[in-house]
Amino acid sequence: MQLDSSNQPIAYWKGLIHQYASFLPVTADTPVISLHEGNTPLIKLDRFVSAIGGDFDLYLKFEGLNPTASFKDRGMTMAITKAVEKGAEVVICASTGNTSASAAAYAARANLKCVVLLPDGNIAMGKLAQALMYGAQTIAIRGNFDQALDIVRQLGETGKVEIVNSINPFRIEGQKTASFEICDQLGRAPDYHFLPVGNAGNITAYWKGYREYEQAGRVKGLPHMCGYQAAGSAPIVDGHPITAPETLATAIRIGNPASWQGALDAMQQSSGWIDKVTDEAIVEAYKLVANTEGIFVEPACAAPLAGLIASVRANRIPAGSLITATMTGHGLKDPDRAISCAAQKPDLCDANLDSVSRLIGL
Ligand code: AN7
Repeated sequence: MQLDSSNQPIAYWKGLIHQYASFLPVTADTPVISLHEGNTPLIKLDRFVSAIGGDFDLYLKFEGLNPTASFKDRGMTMAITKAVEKGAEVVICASTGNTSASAAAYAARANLKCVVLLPDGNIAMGKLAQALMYGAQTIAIRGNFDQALDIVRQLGETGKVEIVNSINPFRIEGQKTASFEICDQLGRAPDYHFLPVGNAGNITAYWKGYREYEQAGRVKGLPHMCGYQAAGSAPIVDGHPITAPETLATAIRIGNPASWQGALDAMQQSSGWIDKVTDEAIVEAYKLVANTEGIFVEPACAAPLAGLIASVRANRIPAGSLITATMTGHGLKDPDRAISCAAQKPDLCDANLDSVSRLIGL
């Protein structure tokens, strides 16, 4: 086996810090902590687009195929790498689930203590399983994400813990690489980029990434950034914090986003929009993308797809546009929701050929 200078097989993907080092705050001496995140596929959807009556090209960036099955790994490889570089011993985050899963995994790999604060009762089962398995101290608070983040901010001020929420600027640096990959994969920038908005770190990061790639001359032009919140958790759209946010898309059940201004800047500077969709529309899109394309995402990802459906109905998208949408997390994160939303339950029958044949209609 041929090895490179860091003793890794020469021909494999070494993770996004290695790939995009020249765009990131790292040096040759930075102790990179990686699970080989990034390099996720961009998948073209045809059946979904015709089902919704669209006249454009749509590609999904399937971030559920990262090591912990969400986009958070992009930011976390950077945040944990920088925490190790500065000698931190304890990392902490508040989370609706995916950040905690990712922090716990990267902290395990870096041999750091990890503490995660979760809103009790409002976290998808797969995410909780991950935090526990990766060995994080897992604290369920009787409150919501915004309250958990408030406590984490206060703990950060003691100087004894390193916060790895997206208020940590290294998280945004890592996450911006998704825009680089999209431009590299398409050979150009898309016309529109759709994504879900919760704490608003990701829309901030994507916009930063697109601008940096354009300034570096890698692509010409920039997409319109189109973010979607759930109707019961839509502080940016409604124009004020929501004290008791609600939505079945628990990943984006956030009432006071940390990167609120970043989201507004992305929307305004890109001539895009941030809008909201109902839980009913989210469920419809969640099922449609699974059964027309074989792509199983978690409910939060269906928010921008529901937004795309609404945009088609409102004639908001010019014919022939090139659209990308980020599917931020894998559907297996939230199996309870999938089973409760699926139109079909398993058909139960006796263990013999006749019974099965009758059920299939043979
Ligand atoms: C699947 O894990 O906030 O707007 O604590 O898990 O950057 O917050 C998760 C957010 C979209 C929203 N899709 O991204 C957390 C957390 C999924 C997510 C978002 C999240 P941001």
